[in-house]
Amino acid sequence: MVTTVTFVSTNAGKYREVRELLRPFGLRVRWKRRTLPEPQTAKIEEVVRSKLNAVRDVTGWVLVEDSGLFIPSLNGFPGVYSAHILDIWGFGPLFELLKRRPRAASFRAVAGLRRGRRIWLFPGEVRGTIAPRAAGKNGFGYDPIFIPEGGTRTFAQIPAAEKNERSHRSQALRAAGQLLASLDARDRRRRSRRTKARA
Ligand code: ITT
Repeated sequence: MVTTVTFVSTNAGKYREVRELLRPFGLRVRWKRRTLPEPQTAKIEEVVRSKLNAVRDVTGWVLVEDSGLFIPSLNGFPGVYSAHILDIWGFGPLFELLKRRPRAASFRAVAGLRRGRRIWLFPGEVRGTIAPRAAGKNGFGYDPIFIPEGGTRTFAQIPAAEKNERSHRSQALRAAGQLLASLDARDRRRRSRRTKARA
C-alpha cells in the first residue's frame, strides 16, 4: 500500500515540485487547494505552525509549506510577504530598490508535517543573487530573477529537475520524505509482527 500525503496549498508550482520531490520515497501526494491563514510575523516557522494548526481537520499525513525570497540588503524583504508583494508589484520595484544595494538573496522554505497531534518542521535554504533582469520560462514566482550560487542562469532558465537538486524546497522536502519513509517502514514492520503473532 502506497502512503498518501495531503499537501495543502493554493500554489500549483509548489505542488508540482513537492510531488516530484516525494516520488523517490514511494509517497503519493494528494493536492488539497485551500487558503490557510498566515499570521503577521516575519518568522517563516511561525507561519508554518499556524498553517499546521489550520489543517487539524485533515486526516492522515498532512503537509504544508511556507517559503519566500529573503534579500539581506532589504532587511529580509519580501520574505514571508513574497507571494503578496509579487502579486501587487511584479519584479519592477524590486529591481529599482536593488539598483544601489547588494543583490545577494536566498530562498528559504520550511515544510511542516502533521499526523494527528504530532508535528514536524523541516527547513531548507539556497543562496544566490538577484539577476539584472528577468530571464527564463520555467518554474514559478521569483524563479526568473534568482540565480543560485555557483550558477549563471536563473532558476527559470534551468530544467525543473536541476532546480530540484539544490533548491530550498528540495532540502526541506527530502528531510520530510526521509522521516515519512522511515516511520512508514516502522509501521509496516509492526503490522507484520502483529499479523504473525495472531497466526
Ligand atoms: P500557499 O501559502 O497556499 O502554500 P503561497 O504561494 O501563498 O501558497 P507562500 O505564502 O509560502 O505560498 O509564499 C511563497 C512565495 O514565495 C511564492 O508564492 C513565490 O512567490 C515565492 N517562492 C517561494 N519558493 C519559490 C520558488 O521555489 N521559486 C520561486 N518563487 C518562490
